[in-house]
Amino acid sequence: MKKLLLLGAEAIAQGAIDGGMSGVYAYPGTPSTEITEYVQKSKSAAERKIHSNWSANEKTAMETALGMSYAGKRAMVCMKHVGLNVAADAFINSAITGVNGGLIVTVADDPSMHSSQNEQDSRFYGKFAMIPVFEPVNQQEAYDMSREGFALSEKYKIPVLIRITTRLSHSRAGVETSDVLKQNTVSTPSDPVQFVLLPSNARKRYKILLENQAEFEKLSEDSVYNKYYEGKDKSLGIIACGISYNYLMENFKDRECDYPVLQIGHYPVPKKKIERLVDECDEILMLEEGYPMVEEQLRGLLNRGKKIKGRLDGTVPRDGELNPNIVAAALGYKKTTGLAIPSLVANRPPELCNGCSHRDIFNSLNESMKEYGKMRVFSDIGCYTLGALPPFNAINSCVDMGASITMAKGAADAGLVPAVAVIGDSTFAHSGITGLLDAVNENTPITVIIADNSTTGMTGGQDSSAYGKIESICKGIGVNPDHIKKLLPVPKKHNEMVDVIKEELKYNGVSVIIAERECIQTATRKKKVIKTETITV
Ligand SMILES: Cc1ncc(C[n+]2csc(CCOP(=O)(O)OP(=O)(O)O)c2C)c(N)n1
Ligand code: SF4
Repeated sequence: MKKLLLLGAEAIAQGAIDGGMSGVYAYPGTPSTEITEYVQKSKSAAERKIHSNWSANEKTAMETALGMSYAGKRAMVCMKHVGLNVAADAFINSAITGVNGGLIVTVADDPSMHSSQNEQDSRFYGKFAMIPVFEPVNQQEAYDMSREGFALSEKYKIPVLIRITTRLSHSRAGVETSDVLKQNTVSTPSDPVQFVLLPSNARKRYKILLENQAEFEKLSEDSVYNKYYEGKDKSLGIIACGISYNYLMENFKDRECDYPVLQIGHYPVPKKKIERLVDECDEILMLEEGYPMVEEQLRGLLNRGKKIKGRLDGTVPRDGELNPNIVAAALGYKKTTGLAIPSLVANRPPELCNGCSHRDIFNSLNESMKEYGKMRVFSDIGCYTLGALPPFNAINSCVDMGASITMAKGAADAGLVPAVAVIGDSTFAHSGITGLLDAVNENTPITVIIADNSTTGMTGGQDSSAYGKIESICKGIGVNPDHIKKLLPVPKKHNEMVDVIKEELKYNGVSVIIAERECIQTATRKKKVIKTETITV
């Protein structure tokens, strides 16, 4: 047994390595990225030949992990919450096929939207798929759940969802590790049609999933992750899910709370334990990160029962992450104030790095668009989304990964011509290619600018799966080669860039402009690695 100081995300990775995982599949996204990065850097993962390359998107990651499970080995798939929307088709159906080797789906939610487009709650996806869900309270539980999740998954032949939120993912604590388990050998499913979801098979598989629900509820009732703490003051009973239990305990000296508390970390919810708390206490306070999922179940449709305080009656704010102060206010205690935030780390608006190639793209795009006016540039998600802010004010949308090309197409179909899409190389590979194919099939008049900085810049510079292949992908799906233009986005090429963009804006069909220059942060990091390697040698 070792003691390691780990981020919550790293504890999940270490738990999976020690739990006999053979492969992790993921697409980067805050706050989940560090799970895969940890496996990629881990010596023991390398020695055990654990697969850990990035996937093109969350759906391909989910399906590949399912394929590894089909072949009998233990696999994990990781993503941020919105990534689960992308993987949802495969994810929901994996609950119907079930698994062979253990399969864990780890999803990191981002309440308060520190770096996300929404704050959806992945526990709903677990409920929707009707599979067991773990939500760790701390880094140790993150490790344990990840290590043990594989056995649960294999026992019931079902994927297991682990849901964490930003603060747990990104904070460190000591973690005691357990024995390292052997990896499974290759084996195919004993039922030859288990993974064949033809309606006749799918109906049978769905019935098995339904029949297992009672067992999942029982497991949750007896789970070590759903703890009932006695309390002598029964005027209030508190239910705290995941990390919110820590926020609660920070309000009590020596973590001693007079109220009975039910800590939930394993779903479906433990009904009997909840019933006991509700029967014993006069009022209930519900603390959970994300949506009021358990609170809604407590209230039911008619809400005629005991007083339930939480996000739905305003005792706790309806949106955003929790913290000890919010919990203090909900308990009627005084707010505690910490030290003043030093100005060095105070909030400041995000901006593109000095020297970033996206700056040159927006400068030339803005000049080229002058004659057409504003509100014609559809963007995607990446560092270039900062082009929405001053001084550029260059883009008019950012919805979900891939939506730049498709929205530009829809707008052009409606008559807004020219319409421009701006998309990064990683996002293009993730989900831009199919939209471009739609446009090619109808020769829609759109100008697509692919801001190719050879990396996934926004999430810290992970490899981009279309690296070196963008031009050939565009040609391969049928973009007219005369309208695939390559540019070097540097200040001294400004006039040349403006000329090319202006020319393509006039073209009545699909044109693609690939603006290719490496992200300066990624380039600097690579140089540092090379230098360190030289010194070590
Ligand atoms: C479905 C989904 N998955 C992951 C993310 C996290 N994310 C935001 S932007 C981005 C990719 C950025 O790479 P790229 O398009 O190449 O642009 P760059 O940041 O390098 O300019 C990722 C992975 C997300 N927002 N949505
Ligand atoms: S990290 Fe790279 S892509 Fe992002 S703003 Fe900085 S230089 Fe540009």
